[in-house]
Amino acid sequence: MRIKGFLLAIASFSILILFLFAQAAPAALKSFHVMPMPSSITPGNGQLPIDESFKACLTGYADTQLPSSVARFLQRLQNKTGIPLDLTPSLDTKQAILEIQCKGPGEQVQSVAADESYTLEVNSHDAKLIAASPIGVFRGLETFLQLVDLDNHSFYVPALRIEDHPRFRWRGLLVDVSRHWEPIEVIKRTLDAMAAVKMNLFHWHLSDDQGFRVESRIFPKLHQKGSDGKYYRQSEIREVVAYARARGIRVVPEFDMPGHTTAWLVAYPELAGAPGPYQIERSWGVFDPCMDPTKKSLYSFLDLFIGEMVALFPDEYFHIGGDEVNGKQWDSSARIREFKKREGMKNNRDLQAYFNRQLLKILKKHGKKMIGWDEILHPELPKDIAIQSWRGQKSLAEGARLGYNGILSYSYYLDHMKPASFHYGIDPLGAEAADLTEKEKMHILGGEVCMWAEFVNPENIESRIWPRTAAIAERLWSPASSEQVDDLYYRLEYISRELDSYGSMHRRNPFQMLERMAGCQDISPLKQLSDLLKATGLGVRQRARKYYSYTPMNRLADSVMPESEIARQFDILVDNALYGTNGISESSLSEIQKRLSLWNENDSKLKPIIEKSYLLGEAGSLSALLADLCKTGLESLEYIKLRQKAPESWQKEALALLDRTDKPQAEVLIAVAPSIRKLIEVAAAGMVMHVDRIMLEPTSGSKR
Ligand code: TNX
Repeated sequence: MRIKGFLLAIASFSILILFLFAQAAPAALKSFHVMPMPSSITPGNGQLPIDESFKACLTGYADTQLPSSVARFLQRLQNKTGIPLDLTPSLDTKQAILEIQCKGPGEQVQSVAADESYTLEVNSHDAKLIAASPIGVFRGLETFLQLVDLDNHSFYVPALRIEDHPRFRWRGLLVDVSRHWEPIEVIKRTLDAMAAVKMNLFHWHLSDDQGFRVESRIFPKLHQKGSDGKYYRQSEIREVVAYARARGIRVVPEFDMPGHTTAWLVAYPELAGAPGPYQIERSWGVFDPCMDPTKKSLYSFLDLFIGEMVALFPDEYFHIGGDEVNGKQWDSSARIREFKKREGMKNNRDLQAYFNRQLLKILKKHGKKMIGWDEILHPELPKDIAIQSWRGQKSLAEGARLGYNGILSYSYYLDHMKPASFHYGIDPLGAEAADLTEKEKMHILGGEVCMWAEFVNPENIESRIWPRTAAIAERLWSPASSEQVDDLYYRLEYISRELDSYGSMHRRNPFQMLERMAGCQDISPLKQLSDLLKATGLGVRQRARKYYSYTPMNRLADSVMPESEIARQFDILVDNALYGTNGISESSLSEIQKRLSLWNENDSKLKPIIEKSYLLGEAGSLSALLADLCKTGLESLEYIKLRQKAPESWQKEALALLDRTDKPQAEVLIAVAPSIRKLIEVAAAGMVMHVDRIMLEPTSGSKR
């Protein structure tokens, strides 16, 4: 009883907070739809029309690349507007509407210090983009394209002046191509989309227990035995590196060592801490196979291998992984135990540090800097290695205090299926870094979004990456102050459509998956259901059933988006209805009623479709549950309208229903459930929107 009372108090308190917050929240701000937001925008007067006369010209420095980059920009502008354009940059400044002035060549190999700044000035007659290097030009052209808008008679760009440069120098995306393979087309589309949101680093996670994905001519068994035939030829790697370079994106390869190496050991078991034989891993987790750091032959092997790879990857950094070494093979080998004793090593961390020191010598010999996951941080390693932090902002800050360069990945894991607003709220220079000196802060280079691939394949990877990654791209590029969540989502929807028009499949593929699930039937009811759901993260899926790398990914759980925009908008509507400044809003209540009725009726439309598709079997109970929830939501509305407290028996049933919707069904969640919960709670409390009444008549079981 006491606990119940406590919960009731918490519930009513959270309602009170919501009420106060809703009162204080500013109206949605409709800013310029650019993402990431530039460091400074000064609006001007009027707008520059975009029509057939639009031409761009290059002045100042131009290498062989720049004209083709500008031609690509013009092609995209043509795609976006449908207006036939002259696709070759003009040589005549007088004729050009957009003058692009590049001051110099920039670096031969793009580095972490690259100058990405640009200024863009647009008035009602023409526009001028000025940048120090081609990379600044790329960034500015993306901004220009995003600014192109349409009204009732033309396309245009608003007059303005932008001065822009990134807040962090390292703005990356990791794509794991080992757990599930991704063909080159997906990689290229991903690079296009990254460039659109000004990301500058592609982290290619090329080897893991489930696959070794690069052709090695020196050790061909690596790709022959370790990849199931799914690997990149060296020519393809070069193609991707050049493609990225043309978009101002560095490519850092990761070869995860000494753990996560089963796929190597299938081919070369002699590198391992135990004799083998080994087989490519087909499931997910942390596995025992591990390189044996005590073997001299391992380092000769790695020297040759790294020598071969550095010829493919010109970037100054080389990622050696280093995460999740469980040490089981090291503990069970008498020889390894003996080695540790002889060398005075206290534990496996020391042994891993020894391995990393040998590796560092090899990397240095090949002119590379080392980067690895948190676990490589060890007092015995010099300060010129960089740490990628997946353990948290605290460990990132600690590294910086010790003088190590670092980047944040913690909380940027897309496979956890968190909303964009969550990721957006995570800052590499957040509270944990507050005590760092300015000099120490300089060690925090930026962050990297991680797309681990246990639950993604070529068909659904883009819908997991975009548009959420654009929010993190903004966090890493824009001034720390851009924090309006409504504005973020407004621009996220816009950029999502932009990316679609640039070729990304993140909106089209999930739709296609639904079509396949429905067979030849109408998919609108299924789309309606899917839009009200949200995907669940790695943990939920792994607990739900045993997955393997060959398990088909053709179910609702694989196609549903990580976030539902319809649910987000519905939640705003519910908050307005219940907690608006003037008490309950009748018009919002009737809008809620309309939506709930529509969703409730969807179930009967979907049933006959589900009956004809085995792939949709599990959608049946989900749809029925959603219908029940909507029905209960509609009943809540009646109580609320009558300012009546719902009877105890109704409350009990409603709460039991809510408990069911808190848990994933068919490995997805009902995205609108938390908003319907609010309605039910208000009906259960019998509240007329008076703060003191809320305190007097609390609801039960609220979990916000
Ligand atoms: C941890 S973070 C991993 C990956 C997994 C990922 C799943 C890190 C360096 N390793 O191997 O894919 O979690 O979220």
